[in-house]
Amino acid sequence: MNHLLDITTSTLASTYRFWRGTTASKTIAQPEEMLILFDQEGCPKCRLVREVLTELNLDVVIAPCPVGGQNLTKFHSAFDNINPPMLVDLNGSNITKGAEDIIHYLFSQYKAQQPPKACLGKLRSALTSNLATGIRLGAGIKAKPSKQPALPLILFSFESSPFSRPVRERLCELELTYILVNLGKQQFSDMGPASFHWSLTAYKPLPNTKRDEFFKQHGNVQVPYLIDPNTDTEMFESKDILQYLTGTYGV
Ligand SMILES: N[C@@H](CCC(=O)N[C@@H](CS)C(=O)NCC(=O)O)C(=O)O
Repeated sequence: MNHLLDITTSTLASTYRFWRGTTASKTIAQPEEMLILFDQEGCPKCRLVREVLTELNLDVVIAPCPVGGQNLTKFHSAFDNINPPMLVDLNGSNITKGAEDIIHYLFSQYKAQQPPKACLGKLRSALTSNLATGIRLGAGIKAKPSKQPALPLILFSFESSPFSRPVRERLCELELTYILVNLGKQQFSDMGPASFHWSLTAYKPLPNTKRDEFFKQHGNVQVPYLIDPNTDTEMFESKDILQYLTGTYGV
């Protein structure tokens, strides 16, 4: 797909979801063992879980299970043909299945509260998340033939980021396991594209946050940012990352 069209429909997908998965909590500490999400990027229910992960500022290992791929076949035989999303929390050896239960679990475990109504998979969420999937024309749902690397990749992203979504879709289609580092926005001046933050003075993220750490390393905050430890590659720019993933892991 033409990249401009790709980003336009990705922006519409975020708009259909009212830009859920943009802001992030300032306070939550990462659990000792990273959470693992069995996920399908284009699946409307998985999206609702990833939005909450951004909003709670939790990082997660994404195990992509696209339709027609080996991961989904293994997942189906291990878990009685259920479909993603499924969350594994090794901190309490807890397995939670289904978007609504996962969202309840995440809020009670990591924020000690009930999820706000807007987070739950009721009719409006189901409708708008299905619309978001529809406008992406099935991207991030079906597996493509791929070569598998030894180590998980690392992606800095936040759920509603229009530039990051196509990258997550490609990672899913190629069945590439990755660590998703959520860099949701934590203050007004985090808003805007990477080239322009809404700040009257020089942009600065909140101190002692993941954004702050990223800023100190790179001099700005911009997502998507991909690290591939298998090839010692680190890169910005969604278009370049998409080409890299297909060129390196597609067959
Ligand atoms: N040309 C870049 C644009 C990336 C970009 O503007 N990303 C936005 C998020 S969609 C961003 O990093 N905003 C700054 C921020 O979140 O602080 C690309 O294609 O990757």
